[in-house]
Amino acid sequence: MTQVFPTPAAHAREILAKLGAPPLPADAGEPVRGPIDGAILGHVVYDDARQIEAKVAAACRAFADWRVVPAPRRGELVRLFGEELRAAKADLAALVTLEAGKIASEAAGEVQEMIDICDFAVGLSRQLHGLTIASERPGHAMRETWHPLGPVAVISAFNFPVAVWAWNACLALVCGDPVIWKPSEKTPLTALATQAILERALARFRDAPQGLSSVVLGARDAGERLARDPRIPLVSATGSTRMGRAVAPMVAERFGRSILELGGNNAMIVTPSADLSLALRAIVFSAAGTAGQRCTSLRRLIVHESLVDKVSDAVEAAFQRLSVGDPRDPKTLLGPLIDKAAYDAFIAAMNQVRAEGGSVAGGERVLIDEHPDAYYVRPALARLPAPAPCMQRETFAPLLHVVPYNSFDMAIAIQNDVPQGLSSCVMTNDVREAERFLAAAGSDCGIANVNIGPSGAEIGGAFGGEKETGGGRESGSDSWKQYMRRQTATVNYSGALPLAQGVRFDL
Ligand code: UN1
Repeated sequence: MTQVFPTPAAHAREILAKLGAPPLPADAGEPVRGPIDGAILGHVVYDDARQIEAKVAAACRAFADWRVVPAPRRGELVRLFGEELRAAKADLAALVTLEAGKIASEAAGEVQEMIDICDFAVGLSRQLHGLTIASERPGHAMRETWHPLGPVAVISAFNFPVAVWAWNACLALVCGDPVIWKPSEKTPLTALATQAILERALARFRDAPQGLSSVVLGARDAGERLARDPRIPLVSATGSTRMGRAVAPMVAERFGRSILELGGNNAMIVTPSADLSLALRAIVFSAAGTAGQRCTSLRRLIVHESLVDKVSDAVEAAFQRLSVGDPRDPKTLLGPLIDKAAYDAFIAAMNQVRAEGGSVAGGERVLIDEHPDAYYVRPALARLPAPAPCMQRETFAPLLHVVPYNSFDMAIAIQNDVPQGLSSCVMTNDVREAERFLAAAGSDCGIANVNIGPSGAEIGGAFGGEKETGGGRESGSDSWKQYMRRQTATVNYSGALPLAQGVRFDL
């Protein structure tokens, strides 16, 4: 018997009310469609230029106060936010499922990723260390200090509608920076819910300045306004390479900083020594999980020629067995694509594979009768005799291309021969292959894994990639430094004034 769920719209409204988000306007403003049934989840009103201006101005005022709050105290706000997120985890995850179509476990994982970055940021709030540097001059001390930077704009994508904002916001807040969030037009409700959860933490914190965190709803022009605003020293943008190409010059023109996390075209190399059952599970999760809508999703499989048929057959069979359907059903592993545009891009990509001499198995649209306005698909496996132009592009859908290789050098060359450079991995039990993959002449990506898939990174590492992926790094490691300004200070505690580099200037 199929499970009966409340309509997504009713459920979304119920969750928003429970989390304390302001009520949605009855039917004015922009409709937000949910991917489960394609019906309208609710309406939101976009911010106009005046409202955006007010939010930026409030963030600037908040910065003046927040930057002088001691960093460990700023960490206390993020600690409280983590507590509120723990309490709201199930509800926020359910809303992620309704608005982005993620299966329950992945939606919970996304909220867990927010909680994890809270914990990381709280620890960091006592570790925003600078260096002490040896001065060449007697009686002089040099040091490097990290100061708050200013308001940070976060432009986020539909596929991680809340976690990626949290990576940025939690670091920004402990670093002393207010945050202005422009979520994807496709997922404004999860942003409003998250802001309501943060506001609960702000209320418990008591003395945080007004305007420390705000949400700007809008389309491209709202993002553009933030990107061009010289009062916003850092713009962190996640989305397509096309979006990044538009945003980056706007920020650069005014000498702002940007963190860009753009397209990926992630590969796995499967070598003759690989543990194939491990490889198969890693392939299926990373290619078909999240309906192929992660920037880290596996899109290219590069398999040793001796194994390529065997591995392809196994992946094809596993793809066919995957349960596609309502992401609220615990048996479902593959939820819907976000919208029709995503489906059209999936179809176009499969057609291109065929036009370039490849064959495609799977990729059928399913559940059309139940959900004529939603886009559920079976994952597709595209077999190609050799790398082809269709493999150069990122398609945000469960489409996996597979090609054979005959030498490990060739496999690495194929892996690197795309414009994107986000994530990569090798399945091997040969230590030499593993180390070559991770060495300077190996994978050219920001993320390189051994014996795990390319997706599902932990927050402790720096996340991001090279080339058209944009070069930004978010979340762990020393990513926090981008949210601060570095100051080098030299203090003379002697009675003399020696000049550096031995320069003499005797009056
Ligand atoms: C994204 O798809 O934009 O590594 C982020 C992962 C997740 C984050 C993905 N932790 O797949």
